Amino acid sequence: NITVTHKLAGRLIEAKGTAVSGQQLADEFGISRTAVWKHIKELEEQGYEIASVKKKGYSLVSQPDTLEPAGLQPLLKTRMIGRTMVYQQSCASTQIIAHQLAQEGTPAGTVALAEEQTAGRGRMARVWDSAYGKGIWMSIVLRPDVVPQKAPQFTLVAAVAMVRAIEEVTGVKPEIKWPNDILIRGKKCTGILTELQSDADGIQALIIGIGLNVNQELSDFDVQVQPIATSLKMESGKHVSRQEMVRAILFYLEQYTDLYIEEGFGILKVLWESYSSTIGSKVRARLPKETLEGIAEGITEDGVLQLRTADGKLHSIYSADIEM
Ligand code: BT5
Repeated sequence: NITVTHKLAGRLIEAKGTAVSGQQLADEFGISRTAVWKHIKELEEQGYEIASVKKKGYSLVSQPDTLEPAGLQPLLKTRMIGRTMVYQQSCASTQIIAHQLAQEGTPAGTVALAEEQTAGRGRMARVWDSAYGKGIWMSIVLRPDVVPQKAPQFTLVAAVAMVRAIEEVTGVKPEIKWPNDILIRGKKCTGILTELQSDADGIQALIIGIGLNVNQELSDFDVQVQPIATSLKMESGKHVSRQEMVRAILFYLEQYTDLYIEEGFGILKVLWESYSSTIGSKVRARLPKETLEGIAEGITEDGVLQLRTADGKLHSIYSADIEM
């Protein structure tokens, strides 16, 4: 669903600021020069800054850092993830949109994005603070051919992808806190929520929700999360392009899910453990019925946390809140 206007934006982005003549664009897209001009006007209305120089043509000065598919899709280096994108300025939760699309049969790799969520959610009906235009709030639909029991591994795979993407774009080195948090200097910048649609035949859809704080200042967060949250801008000291971040996240997500499907969880387990601040640390795991304290020794092939308590017993933790 990329329109000609979107494609033209992509062409100017690829030209990296050098001018492309109206005639050349007209030829490439098989449209008239007047039509080219109309698409340029449309882009300007969407917030693109385009210089038009006599005899030389059009060049891109700047593009809006919105998450609109027009600006995003031309940047993607993926085969499958992000080929279909659904974007809204404001929605309750991109998880809800993605679930709906998945039920309607949307292809694997579909991404739902929004500038703002009014009912962003975490695990166990917790609230996810999703300020307008400041972060990346997105849900990705996958349709992997694996048994439902393997679904939690995708949270770990996504966490590895997030660490790589954040490192690449900002230079900041984040850590993973089991199972679904990415922290920078002990504060949370990313939460991952993996949900399933399955039936007797297995997984119909896996919906990976990713919330990444990008350009918030501390005061942009709800007061309750201020003590525990951080953003890429707060940590790197620089405004970070959300478009660049989405490009990198989707790239690594595809790389690592491909690797997972081809090779299994083994290599990803090693990567995950190398990025994890949980493994090797003394932690407290809050379970629904009890709280266990001990050393987190590692994760199993299935992504289950192994916690050794003082009495020497090894506990398998499937789901819990971890304090360190
Ligand atoms: C998570 O849950 O960390 C998963 C969050 C997933 C959010 C994405 S955004 C796109 C998609 N659409 C959705 O509606 N959800 C997904 P959990 O581990 O339960 O952590 C939730 C806790 O994190 C909250 O109770 C707060 O303490 C804290 N929190 C809330 N908003 C935060 C934020 N923006 N940054 C850091 N921490 C936050």
